[in-house]
Amino acid sequence: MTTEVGIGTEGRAGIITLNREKAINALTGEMIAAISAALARWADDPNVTLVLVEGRGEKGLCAGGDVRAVRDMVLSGRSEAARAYFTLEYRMNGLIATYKKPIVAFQHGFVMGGGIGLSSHARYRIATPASRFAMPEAAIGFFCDVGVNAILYQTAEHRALAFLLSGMQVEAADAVALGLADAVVPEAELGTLRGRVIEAALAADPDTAIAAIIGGVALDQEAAGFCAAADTLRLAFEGQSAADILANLASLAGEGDPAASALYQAMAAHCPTSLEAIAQSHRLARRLRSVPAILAMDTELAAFMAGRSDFAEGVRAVLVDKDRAPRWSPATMAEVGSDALERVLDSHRPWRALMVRSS
Ligand code: QUE
Repeated sequence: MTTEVGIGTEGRAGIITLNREKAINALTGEMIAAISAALARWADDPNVTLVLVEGRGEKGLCAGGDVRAVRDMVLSGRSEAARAYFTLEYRMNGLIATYKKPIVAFQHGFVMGGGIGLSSHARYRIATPASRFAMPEAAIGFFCDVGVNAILYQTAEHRALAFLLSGMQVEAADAVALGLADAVVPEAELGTLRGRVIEAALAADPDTAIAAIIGGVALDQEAAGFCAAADTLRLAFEGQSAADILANLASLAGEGDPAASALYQAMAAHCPTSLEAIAQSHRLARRLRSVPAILAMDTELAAFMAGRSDFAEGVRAVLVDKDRAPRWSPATMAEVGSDALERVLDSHRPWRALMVRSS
């Protein structure tokens, strides 16, 4: 049993407490296994009526997954172990997304990558004014996984793509606008809220009780600045490929558009193959519109992307050597051959049978 996550009950509430504070509660395989086992057990336990997900420490709920460990697996020839890690993680994301009992997630501080997968699929997602949400995988040669596209297909495409391709951190109001959070409460209220959610587990109808409790402390909605900026650039995101989108943003940046310039600069530093994978997987998800189908696509794409040298290089540059100077291969959008990517995604296109027959 790992100590990296606390699993227990208080009254009739199941409590999951991420306990790896010095790594901002980044998810190891052991933590994912323990969380999944607890959720599976509580699903059929009449003594548990709701689940609370929280993270220890001021810094945040969860900064991501164990990409350093996955890199070590790939570099030592254990690509099946890497695939198993992602399969386990995405199974947990699916379990949370389809859970029959209410799950309440406290999204304080950093909520990034795997942290979004752990919390944003829950029924009640509580952010604070200090929350910072991001999907920064393009910075490490990976793609935006954990079924985030099963949430983001419900928002406007240009907003979703701006968030995913830039990897930029957004605040709570934008997370609500993107569908990644439901409410914003003052950080100082989280302790009281925790106690009241545990009380709600005793109510005849926990959902009604939880909704009333959250509504009672929720702050008024602030302006969603990131989404508003993305809205002014909507046409730039109508390009066919990530390369088109970058070219459109570069052109607007050249005309002095500051929002285009900020997004372009963030994207231009990212792995070119990641940008193409992120744009294409998001667009495919908008047609799949199903959590299991999108997670199945994520599993195949994760195995493909983690096996590319850009992933080892990106994790090295950002998390191992921390020089923040990755050398991408290919290094430019123009050189990205999307054939291999297309092959990975093609098997997940629901209309594939039609296309095969007609060709
Ligand atoms: C991009 C990413 C990740 C990242 C930083 C990026 C990511 C991830 C982590 C991370 C953070 C703290 C940890 C840890 C991993 O950082 O996916 O083990 O302690 O998991 O720029 O995609």
